[in-house]
Amino acid sequence: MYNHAPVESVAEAYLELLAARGIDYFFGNGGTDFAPIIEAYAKRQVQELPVPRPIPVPHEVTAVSMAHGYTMITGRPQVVMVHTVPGTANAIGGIVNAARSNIPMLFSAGRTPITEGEARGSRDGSIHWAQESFDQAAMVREWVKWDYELRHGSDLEGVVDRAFAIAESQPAGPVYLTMPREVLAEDIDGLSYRDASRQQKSVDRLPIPELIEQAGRLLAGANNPILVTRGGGKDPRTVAPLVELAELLGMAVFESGALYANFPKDHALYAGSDVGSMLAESDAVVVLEADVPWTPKRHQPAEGAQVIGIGEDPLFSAYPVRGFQVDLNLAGTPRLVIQALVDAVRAIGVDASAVQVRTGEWKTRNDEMRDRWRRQAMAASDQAPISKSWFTRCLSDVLDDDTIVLNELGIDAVQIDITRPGTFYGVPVSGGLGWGVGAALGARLADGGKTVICCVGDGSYIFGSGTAGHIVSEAQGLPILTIVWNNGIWNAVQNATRTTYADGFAVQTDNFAVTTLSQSFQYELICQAAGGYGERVEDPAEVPAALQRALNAVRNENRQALLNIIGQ
Ligand SMILES: Cc1ncc(C[n+]2csc(CCOP(=O)(O)OP(=O)(O)O)c2C)c(N)n1
Repeated sequence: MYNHAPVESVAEAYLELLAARGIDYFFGNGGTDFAPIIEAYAKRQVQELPVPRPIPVPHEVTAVSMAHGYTMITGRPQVVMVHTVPGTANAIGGIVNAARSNIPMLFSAGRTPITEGEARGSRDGSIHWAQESFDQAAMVREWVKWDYELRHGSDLEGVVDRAFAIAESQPAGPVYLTMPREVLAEDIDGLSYRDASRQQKSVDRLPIPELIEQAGRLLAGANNPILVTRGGGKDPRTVAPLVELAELLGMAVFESGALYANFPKDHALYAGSDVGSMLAESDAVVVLEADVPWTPKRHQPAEGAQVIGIGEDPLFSAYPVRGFQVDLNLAGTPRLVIQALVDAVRAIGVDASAVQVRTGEWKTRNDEMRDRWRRQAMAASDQAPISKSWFTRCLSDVLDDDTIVLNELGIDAVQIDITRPGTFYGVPVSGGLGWGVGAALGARLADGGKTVICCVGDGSYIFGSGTAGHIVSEAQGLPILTIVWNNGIWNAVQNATRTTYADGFAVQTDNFAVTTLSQSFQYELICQAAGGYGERVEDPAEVPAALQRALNAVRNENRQALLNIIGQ
């Protein structure tokens, strides 16, 4: 079936097509290249025709991170459009994060007008010469799955459908489309397009049954199977079969830096993050969506142990170097692969009494570990500057099932009791700081029924252009709680120096060049400037009440809030 839209420019046709393909949002940060898009939006809004809702975002990293956050929650890709070369350059940090997080996105940019003649949209500004590059996509090509420049309006449908199909096919990721101003401004006499894309994406995949059977036998016969994951909970639907598989085998689940709510922490088989301590004792190790399951410099699996890799790409083919062993490669959709393993192990059968003994031992370990964590936090409850453990424990105590926490160096992740799938998101593995604030806004946009708490280091808050975030929050009615962990330094960078040069000059003289911010800075006033609630918290005893005040602003007054926590 074909639709016919009486559009008069390629830009109008583009918006028609995006809306028809179910795109909700167009995160824009434009320049002179946007004129045809802006005109098309104005016309279609007068005509009351469908468009993806335009969200103006005044910094590119925030724009890309918002799209990232939205897709992280919904699974559905959105459109980001930035300004030619400078906009693309500013956005790349966020694109690297989206690429390494396998977040599909139609990342796009205008092109400096290509012609010097009379065509509508051709060069008429002094920047139109210097801003052109020989190959605009070159700077982002390594981080996108596909790039293309729209050369003519007649190709629009095929190009747009192809862009989304490639972006969403697993392993998913961003694609890059550039659109010269003359092409967007081109006059056309209507658009005929199919009512659905004819380019099917490749998403749900399973390894061949023989491989599942082989892995099932290995696990069912193992004396001490363990699993380690970073991103197993990316699709919250993976968690239930994962719990089932763990229970069936008495298999402990470790996390090596959680990116998502992978496994309930209060479950007997949740084993924390110290997989290194158990690695040498395990005969079957499952690595589920974990690019760095352990630190090879310090730990290796036992000689003879078998490693089963499960994930969209257990070899992490986009990484230049990665020497972790993968003896059985179960490439596929984690949710389906795990479920298939559950079925295989059930059919094969396990030694029920051995499973019971293992489970009991892991439960004792889980109880002790969680008790130790709680005691550590309580012991620090009166420390000023405020201890991260104590603060996180207080935060954990106010969470409910309808609250989502994002962490970008803002909390002590150990102390937060994550039990429900889809309630926690950690900084992308690529570590391009500046993701948190935008991603939290995107998450709030995706699910207005949730309270979204964004925990960021003071450094990360600045990398993410906090100001841009507060403006978008106010303008779009997206109240989130931002917690700025204000230690006044780049602690991670200082720590790296301590580890690398334990007895060096920097440590001995306590002099860490180019790693300081300002602990006296009043971050709360930036939020207040956008009509939000802002508070500086220095007294550890005030933390629970301050959290309640801030959450009250977000939940009951519909205002954004920021807590400036003066921390260690
Ligand atoms: C865009 C970007 N620039 C620089 C870095 C290197 N880097 C890693 S951690 C860090 C410090 C971040 O500071 P903050 O968010 O305050 O957290 P803290 O280190 O104090 O825990 C820096 C600069 C990075 N990861 N990303």
